[in-house]
Amino acid sequence: MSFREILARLCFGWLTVFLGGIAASAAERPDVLFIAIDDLNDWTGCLGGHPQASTPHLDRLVARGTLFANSHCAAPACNPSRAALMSGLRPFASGVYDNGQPYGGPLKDVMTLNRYLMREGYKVVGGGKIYHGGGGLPGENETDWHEYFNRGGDPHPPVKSISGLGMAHFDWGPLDAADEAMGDYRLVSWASEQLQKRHDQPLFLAVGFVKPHLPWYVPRKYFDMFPLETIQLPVVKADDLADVPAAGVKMARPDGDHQAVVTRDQWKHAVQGYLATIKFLDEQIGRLLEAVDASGRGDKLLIVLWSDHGWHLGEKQHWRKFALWEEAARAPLAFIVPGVTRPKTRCDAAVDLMSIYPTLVDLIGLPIPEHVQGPSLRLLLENPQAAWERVGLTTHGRGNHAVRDRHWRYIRYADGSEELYDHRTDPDEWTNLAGQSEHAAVIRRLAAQLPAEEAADAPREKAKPKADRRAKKPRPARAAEKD
Ligand SMILES: [Ca+2]
Ligand SMILES: [Ca+2]
Repeated sequence: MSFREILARLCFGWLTVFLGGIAASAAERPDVLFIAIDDLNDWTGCLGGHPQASTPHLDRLVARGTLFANSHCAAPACNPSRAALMSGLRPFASGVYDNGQPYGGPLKDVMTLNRYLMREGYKVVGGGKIYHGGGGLPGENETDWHEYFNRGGDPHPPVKSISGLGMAHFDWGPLDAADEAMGDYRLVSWASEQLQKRHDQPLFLAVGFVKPHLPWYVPRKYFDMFPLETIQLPVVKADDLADVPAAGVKMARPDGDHQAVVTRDQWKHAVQGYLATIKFLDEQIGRLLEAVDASGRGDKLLIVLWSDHGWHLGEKQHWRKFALWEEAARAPLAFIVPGVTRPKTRCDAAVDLMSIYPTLVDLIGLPIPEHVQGPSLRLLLENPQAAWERVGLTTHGRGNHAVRDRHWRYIRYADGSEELYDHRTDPDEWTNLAGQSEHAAVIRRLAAQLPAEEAADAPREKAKPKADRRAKKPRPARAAEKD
C-alpha cells in the first residue's frame, strides 16, 4: 500500500468517525424522563426508611436500573436544592442557600440543564414542580422550556387545621375527594399525553410531583390503608440532642414543631399522614410507569428519579428538612439507562444530587459544561462496585455543611462546632464521636471536602405585608425557611 493510499484510508476513517458522530447527535439521542419528587425521604420500600412505607410502583420503576442508596441533597430545602441540581452550581457557588432567596437573579445567565438540552436540540417540556415555584426563571420561560404545564392546586378540607395545631400547612388528614381532583393526578395525565405524542426532536420530559410535600391531605382511602392504631413511630433516643452542639440544637428547634406535635398528641397522626401521602404519590408513579410502557419508548428512554431532600418526623426532636442529619440529607436517586444499567442494581457509594446534571449529559453524549459541579456517575452506573473516592456534600445556610462517605457523616457548623457519626455501628446517628481523638484523621479527611470559599448570600425576597404581620407575633419568624 502506498503512502498516499494509507493517507487516504486514514482520512476516510476519520471522516467516517466524524460523520458518525454527527449522525449520532440530535435525532439519535435518547429521550429523557426526569422525575422529581418533593420532600420524599427514605420512607420507600427500596430504601427501607420506615417499616410501613409502601411504594410498590416506585420500587418497580427503580428495580429497572440502579438505585443510589447513599445519595444526598446539595441543600436540605426545596429552593436551594433544586436551584443547585438544575444549574450545576452548589449553594456556596450561587449564593442561593435557602428558600427565601429567589434563584432568578443568581441563575440569570447560567446554562441550566433545561437550557443546555434545549440548545442541544431537545424538545424541553416540564410540568409541576421542577424549580421551587414552578418552571424556569420568572418571565423568561420561553428560553427555558418549550412548554410548561401548571398542575393547579389540590383540594382543601373544610376546616383550616385538621390536626388542631393551627400551623398553616404543617397539617394532615383525609380528604373526601377523588384522586382525579389532585394536582399530581393531572400532572401524570399530562405527562402521559407527552409520552404518547410523536416529537420530531429528542424529548426531555420533566415531571415534578408536589407530594408528599405538606399539607398531607390526600383522599381518605390512603389514610384507611394505615390505621392509626397500627402506626409505628420512628425509633428515637430521648436525649439524642445532649451531644449535639448548640448550632445543631438550634436547627432541630425541639421547642417548635416537635413540642407542638407531642403536646397535641399528633405524632402518630403525622406519621400516618406522611405514609398516606407517600402511598398516593406511589399510585401516581404507577400511572406514569403504565404510560411509559404504553408509549413503546422503553428501550430508548433514559429515566432519572430523585427527591429534593429528606424529612425528619421527630428524630432528634426535629421536623421537616432544614438540618444536616441523615434524615434531612438522604434523598432517593435512581437511574434507568438502557444499555448501561442492569435491573435490580444497588449502589452504596456516597453521591449527591449535583451528579444528576453531569451524569445525564454524559450519558446523552454531550460535553459537561465547565461550570457544572459534581462528578458524572457513569462509572458507577457501569460498575456499582467501582472504587469511588467522592462524597455526598450537603450545605444548609452559609458555613454549615455535612459530608457523607460510605461509612461516616461529618457535620461542621459555621461556628466551627462538629458532629461525627459512624454509620457502620450507628445508623441512627445517636452518638456524636467528634470529640474523640482517635477519629481526628477521619475528620481531617472529610473536612478537606468542605469549600475553601463560600459565596455571599444572594438577595432575599422582600417580605410580603402578610409575612410582616406574622413576624410581629411571639412565635419566631422563619421567613427564610418557609416550606
Ligand atoms: Ca422539597
Ligand atoms: Ca446524640
